[in-house]
Amino acid sequence: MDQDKKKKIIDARLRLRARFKNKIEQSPSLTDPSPLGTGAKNRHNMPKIPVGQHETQNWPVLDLGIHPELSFEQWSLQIDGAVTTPQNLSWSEFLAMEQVEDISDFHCVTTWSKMDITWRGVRLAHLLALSEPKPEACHLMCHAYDGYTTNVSMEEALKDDVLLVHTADGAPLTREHGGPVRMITPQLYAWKGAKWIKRIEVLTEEALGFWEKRGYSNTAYPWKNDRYS
Ligand SMILES: Nc1nc2c(c(=O)[nH]1)N[C@H]1C(S)=C(S)[C@@H](COP(=O)(O)O)O[C@H]1N2
Ligand SMILES: [Mo]
Repeated sequence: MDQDKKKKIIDARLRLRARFKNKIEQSPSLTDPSPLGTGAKNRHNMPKIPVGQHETQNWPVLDLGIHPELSFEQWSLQIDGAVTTPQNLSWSEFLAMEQVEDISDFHCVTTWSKMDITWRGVRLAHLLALSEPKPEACHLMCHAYDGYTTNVSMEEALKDDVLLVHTADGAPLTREHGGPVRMITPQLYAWKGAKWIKRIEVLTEEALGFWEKRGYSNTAYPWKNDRYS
C-alpha cells in the first residue's frame, strides 16, 4: 500500500476514535480497577478470571449448531448501513489490510474462559475507519453466515483488541470456531463476537441481536458479571 493511502487510513482511525473518546474512556472495562481481559500483559496482580468464570484448557464450541462451510472464495465481508464508503471485501483484500497480532482472553457466558489466545487478523477500528461511519452512527449489528446476529456499541467496537481474526494460536481458525474469519471482543462476553462473519451493519439506533433478544445482557461486561438482562 502506498504511503499516502496508509496515512489516510491512520488519520481516519484517529478521527473516529476521537469522536467516541469520552464513551470509550467511560466504559466499565476502562473505569474499573479490574483488568481489561486482554491477556497476561494486562492482568498484573489482578484476579485472573472474572467472577463466576473458570479456566478451561480446551476450547469448547458453542453456537446455534449450523457450521457454514465457506471456501476463501465464497467468503466476503460487507460493511454498510450508516457509512459514507461501504465496503465489500474479498478474502485477498482482507489479507492485504494491516494485520495485527494480539493475545487476549475469551470469556463465555456459560462460565468457561480460555486464557491467552494469540490471534491474528485485522482491527475492526481499521475496517470502520475505511467505511467512514456517518456522524449519527452509534452501534453495529454483526451478521454471520449461519444467520446469527449480535449488536455491539461503537465505543466497544473501536477498542484496540477487537479484531476480525483468521488465525488462533498460530493455526488457521477452524470452521467450528468461525473460520475463515470471526470477530472477537475480549472485553465483552464471547457471544458478542460473530463466527463466520458476513456483514457489519452500522446503525444509528441500537437494535438487539439473537441472544440480546433472548435475555442476554446488551452490554455484556465479564468483569461486572453482566450476563443477563
Ligand atoms: N455466527 C455465530 N457466531 C457466534 C455464535 C453463533 O451461534 N453463531 N455463538 C456465540 C457464542 S454464544 C459464543 S460463547 C462464541 C463461542 O465461540 P467458540 O465456539 O469458538 O468457542 O461464539 C459466539 N459467536
Ligand atoms: Mo456463549
